[in-house]
Order: sequence, then C-alpha cells, then structure tokens
Amino acid sequence: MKITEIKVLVSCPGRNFVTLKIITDEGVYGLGDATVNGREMAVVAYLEEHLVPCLINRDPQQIEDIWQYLYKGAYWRRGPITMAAIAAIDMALWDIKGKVAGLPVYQLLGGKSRNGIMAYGHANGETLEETLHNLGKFIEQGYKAVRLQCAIPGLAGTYGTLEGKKDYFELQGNRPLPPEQPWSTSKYMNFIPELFKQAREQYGYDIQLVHDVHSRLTPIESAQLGKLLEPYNLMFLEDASPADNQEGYKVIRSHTTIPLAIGEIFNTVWDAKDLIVNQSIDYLRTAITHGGGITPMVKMANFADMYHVRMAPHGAPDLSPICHAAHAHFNLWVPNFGVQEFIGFGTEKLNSVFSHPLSFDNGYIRLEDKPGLGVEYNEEEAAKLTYKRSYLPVSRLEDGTLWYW
Ligand code: GCO
Ligand code: MG
Repeated sequence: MKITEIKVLVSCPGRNFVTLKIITDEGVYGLGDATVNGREMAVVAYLEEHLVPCLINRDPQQIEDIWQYLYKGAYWRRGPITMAAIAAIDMALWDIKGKVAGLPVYQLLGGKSRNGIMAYGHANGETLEETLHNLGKFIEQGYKAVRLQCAIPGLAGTYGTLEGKKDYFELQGNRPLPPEQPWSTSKYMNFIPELFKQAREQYGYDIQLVHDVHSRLTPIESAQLGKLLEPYNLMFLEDASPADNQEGYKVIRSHTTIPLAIGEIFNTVWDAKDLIVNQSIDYLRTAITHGGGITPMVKMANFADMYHVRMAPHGAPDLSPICHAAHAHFNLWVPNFGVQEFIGFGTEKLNSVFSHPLSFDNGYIRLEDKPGLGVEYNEEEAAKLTYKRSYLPVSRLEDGTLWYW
C-alpha cells in the first residue's frame, strides 16, 4: 500500500479548520485535523511545503516510523505548528489503518475500557443568575459535570462568555485583528468564589464543577483562589497559571488541595513531564491535534497513569470534528480517563462539511462503530466556505500592560 496524494483543505464553516486528507493507491483515505486557532495558515504551509513531499509513495501502515521520521527527522522538534502538522498525518494514518482492518480506531488501541465518555458542558453567563440558570439546564439534560464561567462585573468581554454571539461555533469567524479585553485579577478573585458558593447552595454537591482560569493568575494567586474554592469541591481548576515554568505548580500544590488540570497548549510530553513526575497536576488536557497525534497521546497517557494523572482532552470548538472523534476513540480505550470537555455538535453549516460518529446521551458521549475514525468530509461544501483570517483576543491589565488572554 502506498500514499499517492495528500490534500491540505481549509474551510470556514463558522470557524477556520485545516483538514488533511491522505489518499492511497488502494482508494482508502484517511482524515486528520491540523487546526491551530488563529495561526491556521502556518500549519498549511508546514504541511504543503515540508511534509507532504516526504510522504508520497510511503507505506501508510507504518505509523510509528512515519511519526519518528517527522518528529526526530525535522531536527526542529516540537512547537504548536510542527506538532499539529504531524498530528494531522498521524490521525489520518490511524484512520486508514482502521479502515483497512475494518475496525474502529479504539479497537486498534486495545478496545473499550468503558461504555460511555463522561463529558462536561459549558454553562456561561453575563451575570451570576444567568450562569446558574444555565447550569440548571445542563443538569436537566443529564450532564454529570459542568464548567462555570461568568462575566466579571466591571470587566468587558470576560473569557468563556459568548460576548453577545449566539453560538461558540460562530464566535470566531470575524476577528480580522485581535480584539483587546481588559483584565483585573482582584475583580476576578473577589467574584468567582461567590459563583461557586451559590452554585452549591442552589444545586448541591452531586454535579461535578469545573472552572477555567485561562492562565490569568500567578502561582501564588492560583493557590489563593484554590483555597477560596476548596469548600465547593471542584472536579478541577483548569489552567490556573501558565506552566511555561513547570516549577510554578509546586507553589500552587503546596498550598491547596484543589485538583488541577492543564495541557491544552502543550505539544509534547516534555511540556508536562515535571508536572506529572512531581504530582503537581491531576488531569492532563492535551488535545490529539495539538499534542502530535494519537501515537504520542497513548504514550503520554501511559506515562501520566503511573503518577495518577488522568486524561481530560481539550474539547473546544476550534478543534475540528475529526479531532473530537479521535478523542472519543482514545477516551473509550484510555485506562486513566478523567472527563471530556464537550461543547455540542455545532451548527448545520459545520455539519454540512463534517459528518461524525458521535452522539450525546444523558451526560455521556457515545461513539457509533465505524471503521477508522468514522468521520466524513464534504469537499464540495467545504470549498464554498472560504478561509477568513481570524484572531483570538488579547488581554491587558487595566493600566494597559499586556497580560495572558
Ligand atoms: C477551553 C479553552 C478554549 C481556548 C481556545 C483557544 O478550555 O476550552 O480554554 O476556550 O480558549 O481553544 O483557541
Ligand atoms: Mg481551557
């Protein structure tokens, strides 16, 4: 079997997605997601100019060797652009292997470790009342875990709220330059504990709760917030601080018992190695698209498992349905599974381009058994929805200092 053609396809069905299609001489093809939100075309160039020529005529069944070739062979290892490009190839090759074997990818990984994939939804709001009302709606739909984000009084455009847009899947189509948003650590810290206090008062302790700090706090501030939130028993606090310096998490850990999750911007196990070995975190949130593919995620998960760290892959709407499907296969297999972030299946426009094998039932994601990853890509529809340059926002402190968004 040989790789004969590779297409790098870019489309904007509400958001920009970079999709890789690897085609073989036997007619079998595989799909991969290479989307890096706000930097999409850099991955396109990396794939088209540097990786695709190396893959033509190779045997697509040699997934491990191809992964090593692209990673070690680049000399310039790691980084989000490189690893997303490698990830898309890796996903597409697992898709092909599954189709050739006539098996869903989770079967190739070792089979099911569970029946359903516990998912957490996003309850957002412009006010505390609205956020709590939305939490109630998630509980009614059967969710076992929910993330709470609320606009901070006095701060316009808080992370995690919808900024007046109707849907996450349309949120980003139109930001031709990075919008700027204000940030105040004190306003945030004074507000968030009240949100969780009222959530527990209103809904009790059965529902698991999550909160994403989005790396806005220093380690000692994260420790303070962790202590303030301890009485409300969170499943985890996400991205409490940036972990560019992994040592920082020792500070947080030495002060609070709140479980910690991180990893959505990690590209390799090296971004998390000290966090794992020092037992500074509880959940690793790396996405298959940004972590180099299924092949390294399996290794990361096995390594994390030795330190009681569970996998909770990033599930934002800026990952394509191919990545969400890859996560479902991975999650069904992975022994140390935590939870899957889940934002729904998107708009009609999105589903006119991608069809996927996922469904949601009473708090769990289910996966229909199909060979490979089980995703289809409608090239004709996709071609009508052309790429729109679009950025994530940036944050500034109230005095104008640039901060982590
Ligand atoms: C999450 C994430 C996202 C990111 C987004 C950036 O936990 O879902 O933090 O909302 O902000 O993926 O592109
Ligand atoms: Mg996050």
